[in-house]
Amino acid sequence: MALKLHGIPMSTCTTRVLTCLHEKGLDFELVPVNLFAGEHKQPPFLAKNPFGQIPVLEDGDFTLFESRAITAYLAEKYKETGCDLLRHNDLKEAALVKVWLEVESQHYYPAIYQIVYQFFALPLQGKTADQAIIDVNLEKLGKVLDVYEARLGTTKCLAGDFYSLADLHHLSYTYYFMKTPWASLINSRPNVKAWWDDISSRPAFKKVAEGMTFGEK
Ligand code: GS8
Repeated sequence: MALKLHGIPMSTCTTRVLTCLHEKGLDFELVPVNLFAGEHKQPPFLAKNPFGQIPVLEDGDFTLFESRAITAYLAEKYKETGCDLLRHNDLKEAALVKVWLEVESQHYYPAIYQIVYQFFALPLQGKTADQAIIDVNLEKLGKVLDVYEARLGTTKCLAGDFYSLADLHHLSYTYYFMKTPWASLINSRPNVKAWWDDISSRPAFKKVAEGMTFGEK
């Protein structure tokens, strides 16, 4: 039975999984969820994810939520297909992928999420962005990017000289961040910029980015 992904093409967490599906060249069905109508808070969807959030993956009768857990499942299940995103054949490389997966979720995401949320999501809901929150998080993101700049001066990608799930997890939020007035945080760091140009030009992500219209102002 084909994989089913419940979500929408402009959602960052959905696109994280979509990129992984395309990277692996897998057949899947994208099942749209009407967030504006509150479909994700209704019992049929809550039965798939009790937190009422997209995305959700259905693989036959197996259901998963949390985008990072979904990509890890796909990368594991389809390790022989397409790019090996978890470096199964090398214990140390695999461990480094896990390190940079953690860095994304614990350091990078908390800061970049706030900026993207304030700049794009709040105005869409008719609310005003809080510049103080943006400023605090720009500073935090800058410090994280200083670490990335040093790291990417020694390796082509985050976990080593290979593309991995750790890089993939950065794509969705960074793509929207690059449409904000603060893209210079990436562009002014040559190693980070080269890495960003490299990972964002992969065919799998370019396909997904076509649907990422959230940042169109
Ligand atoms: C976050 C899911 C999430 O925030 C994950 O899957 O990675 N940690 C989870 N989903 C958002 C859309 S993100 O583009 C969502 O469903 N928002 C609607 C809501 O929370 O009501």
